[in-house]
Amino acid sequence: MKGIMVAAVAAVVSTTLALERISWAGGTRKVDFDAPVRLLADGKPLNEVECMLYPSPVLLDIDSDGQRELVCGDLGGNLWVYENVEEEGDATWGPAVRLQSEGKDLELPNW
Ligand SMILES: [Ca+2]
Repeated sequence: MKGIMVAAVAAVVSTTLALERISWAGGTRKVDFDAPVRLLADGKPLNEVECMLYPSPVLLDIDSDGQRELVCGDLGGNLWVYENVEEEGDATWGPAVRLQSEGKDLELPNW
């Protein structure tokens, strides 16, 4: 498997994104990370408006439309959703919306 790119995996850390590139050379697994990129939502740095504590973003298709949303929880149990406003190509995240259940903001306290 010498020199074959096996996968490119998005690793989301805090409110930045870094691409993880995994390759194999001579039977040895090599992992490289691209420089982190600050995530933007609605044209502003993610979390500038929301003020989350220890945000933990993941990419999920929570509405089953085939396009993943950026879902971000925080230490206080708040959950925010950012829709991808692009039809094609790289994602551009729209404004933050609280994830709701039965018309109420969903909270999952972890204390
Ligand atoms: Ca979706």
